[in-house]
Amino acid sequence: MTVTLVRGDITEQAVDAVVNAANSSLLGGGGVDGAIHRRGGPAILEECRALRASRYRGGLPAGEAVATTAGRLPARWVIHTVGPVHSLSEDRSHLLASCYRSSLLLAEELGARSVAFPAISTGVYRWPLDDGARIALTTVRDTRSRLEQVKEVRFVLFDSTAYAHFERALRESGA
Ligand code: AR6
Repeated sequence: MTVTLVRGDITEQAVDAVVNAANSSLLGGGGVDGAIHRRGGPAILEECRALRASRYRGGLPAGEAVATTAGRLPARWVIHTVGPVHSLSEDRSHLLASCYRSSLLLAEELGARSVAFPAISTGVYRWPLDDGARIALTTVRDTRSRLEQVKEVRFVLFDSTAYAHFERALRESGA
C-alpha cells in the first residue's frame, strides 16, 4: 500500500472511495462536505437521508464512518465520517484517529483499491494542521497491516500550508 499526497480539490480525484469530512446530520454543510454534495449531485443526499431514517436516526457519531454512492463524482463511493471539533479543554485525538481508521476499514470492506482523504477536522472544526496531519499519518501507518484491498491512500490537501504539514508528517511517521 502506498501513501501519496496531492495538492488539489478532493472532488476531482478519480479514486474508488472519497472520504467526506461530514457532520453528524449527514445532510451537508460547507467545506469539503459542501463541495462533495454540490459536485456529486442529489443522489448522495438521498442516500444520506435514508441513512438518517434508518441506521442513524440520531445522526452519525464522531469517529464513525458510513458509505453512500458517489453520485456524479469520478468515484464509486463516498465514505462519510464525522471528525471531532477541536477542543482546548478535552483531548479528542482518539476520535480523529478513529475517523481515519474506520474509513480505511470500511473502504477495505467495500473492496476499494484507492481512497482519497481530506485533512479531516482542520477547517470549520479548527484542528491544528500539524497535529491533524500527524494523527492522519500515524493512523494510516498503524492500520495498514489490516488492509489488503486498499493499495493507495491519497491525501488531498487544499493549499500549500496543509501540503507542507502532511509532507512533514509523512516523513516523520514512516507511513
Ligand atoms: N478538497 C480538499 N480539501 C478541501 C476542500 C476540497 N474541495 N475544501 C476544503 N478543504 P472542512 P472539518 C480542506 O471545513 O474541519 C462542514 O460544514 C480545508 O481547507 O471541510 O472536518 C461539515 O458539514 C480543511 O483543511 O471540514 C461539518 O459541519 C479540510 O479540507 C464541518 O464543516 C477540512 O475542512 C466539518 O469540519
